[in-house]
Amino acid sequence: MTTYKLTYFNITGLGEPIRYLLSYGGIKFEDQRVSFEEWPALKPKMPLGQMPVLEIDGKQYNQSKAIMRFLGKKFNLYGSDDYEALEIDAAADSADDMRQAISSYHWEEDAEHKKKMKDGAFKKMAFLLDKLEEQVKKNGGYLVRGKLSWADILYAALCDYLCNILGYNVNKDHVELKKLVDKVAATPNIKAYLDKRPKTQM
Ligand SMILES: N[C@@H](CCC(=O)N[C@@H](CS)C(=O)NCC(=O)O)C(=O)O
Repeated sequence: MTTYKLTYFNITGLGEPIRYLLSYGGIKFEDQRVSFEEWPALKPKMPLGQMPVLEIDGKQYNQSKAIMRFLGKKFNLYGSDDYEALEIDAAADSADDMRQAISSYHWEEDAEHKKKMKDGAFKKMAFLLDKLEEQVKKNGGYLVRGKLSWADILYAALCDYLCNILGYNVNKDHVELKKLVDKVAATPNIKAYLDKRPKTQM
């Protein structure tokens, strides 16, 4: 039997979308959560010195969105033709642009620079939320063509992270996006994962 092990910090971040997707697909995986103290010793053992890393039968695979695409294909969540796959990729990149804007701002250590980044980061998020809200409205409650894709799962899991770091529901003023996230979280296998997941730091 194929074995899966996901290594990431005990946070949602870039690892959580993979945890959601593996759970969605009913894949049993070892959910290795590395503490910030343990990380320096482990870092040199990772392909690019970063996480998440998914091991499949002991072979390491990195880059979170490449892993999402691989699993998306496996679970039939990557569209039925190349054009649909292209739309799914674009939706996933938009979701990740939002994560990146807020995450870079949140983790910025230089207080002066952080102050300067704030306006741009929140404007970017507001812009993308409006655009994605329109997209979901036009696409029957999903990001692409009226059916669940790995981009919806990525969006829901990244919102989990953004809500954690910002301390409020980022979709609170976007009813379609909020419904989408709730729908993903209510998918039986994802719900089962969320009900039992370890307490994450953020
Ligand atoms: N493009 C990579 C980015 C990976 C990344 O930035 N990982 C961060 C955590 S979210 C990390 O490992 N940070 C620790 C370090 O760089 O030492 C991906 O999507 O997997």
